[in-house]
Amino acid sequence: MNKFKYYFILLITTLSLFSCSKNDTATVEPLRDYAIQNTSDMTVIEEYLNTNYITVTNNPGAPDDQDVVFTKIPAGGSQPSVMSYKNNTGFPKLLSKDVVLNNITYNLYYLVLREGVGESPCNVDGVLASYKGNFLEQISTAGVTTLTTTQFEEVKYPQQMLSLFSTIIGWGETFPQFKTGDKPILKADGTVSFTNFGAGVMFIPSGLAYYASGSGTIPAYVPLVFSFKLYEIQRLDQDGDGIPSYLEDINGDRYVRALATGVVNPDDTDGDGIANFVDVDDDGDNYTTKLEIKNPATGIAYPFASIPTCTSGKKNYLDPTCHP
Ligand SMILES: [Ca+2]
Ligand SMILES: [Ca+2]
Ligand SMILES: [Ca+2]
Ligand SMILES: [Ca+2]
Repeated sequence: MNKFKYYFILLITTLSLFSCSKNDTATVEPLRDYAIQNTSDMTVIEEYLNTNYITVTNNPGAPDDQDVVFTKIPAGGSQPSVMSYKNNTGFPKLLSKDVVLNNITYNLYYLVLREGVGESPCNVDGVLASYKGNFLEQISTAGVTTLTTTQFEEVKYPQQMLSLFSTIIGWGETFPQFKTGDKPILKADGTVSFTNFGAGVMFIPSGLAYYASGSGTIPAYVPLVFSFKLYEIQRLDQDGDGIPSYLEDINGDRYVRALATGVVNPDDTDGDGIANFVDVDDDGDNYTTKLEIKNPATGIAYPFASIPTCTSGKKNYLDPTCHP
């Protein structure tokens, strides 16, 4: 106990030493207004979409399949801008998605090079994806403003699943719009060949990325551009109730995590403000979902399709009027 006290006092002393020294004159920039920053980010993103064209590699089965390179359209050049693919009937196709967060509606652009032929993740599943990330900046030199792109990361051969519940919001909002490809093939040299996977590019305003904090070499308040290939997905069960999160998607739109506050989440059965994928008692009848999907005779959970239904036709765990 005394030892603990000693450490505590030491900690306080150390902290106060730090807070009293040198940095008294340093100023901390207040958090920027989300709406103003978003307007500025969208100007940068739309300029990027209007002034660049893409070159896509078609090389089925090879690691560079669907690699995409952005190049500035030269003066007088006739290359189609990325923006010219907006709502295209074929591919590439530039689409956008409204994302409500921080009391504003973000416009998240994403370019579909190929949709994929397999399964789509929901917005909290795991993804195995190769990707390349760039940040966009307007740099002013001698009165001339230039849009610059800086690559900060590239993962060509991903080794681990990344949970969309933990990545930046822009990722979780974009990946459910894409699908994986054919079943991966393990080749004789030990590498894996992926074909017909979904591939695209997302253009993320800073409010759906790192915003004021930045990350590593990424400065604060910069929009990010990620090109990516969706190789595989992993179904996760965030609340550990035995129902994978993608099956806790009541309206089937592949988005179970609602970002905006004060908005009714269609995937919250008992309406307690806790979405089913993180609610251990989905129907709020005080019987946990884990218990409601268990076969009382064996103590083992029923397979999802065999979970008993009530007279209402709803499954036990989604009907507050019945339980085991
Ligand atoms: Ca679950
Ligand atoms: Ca709930
Ligand atoms: Ca229940
Ligand atoms: Ca119930």
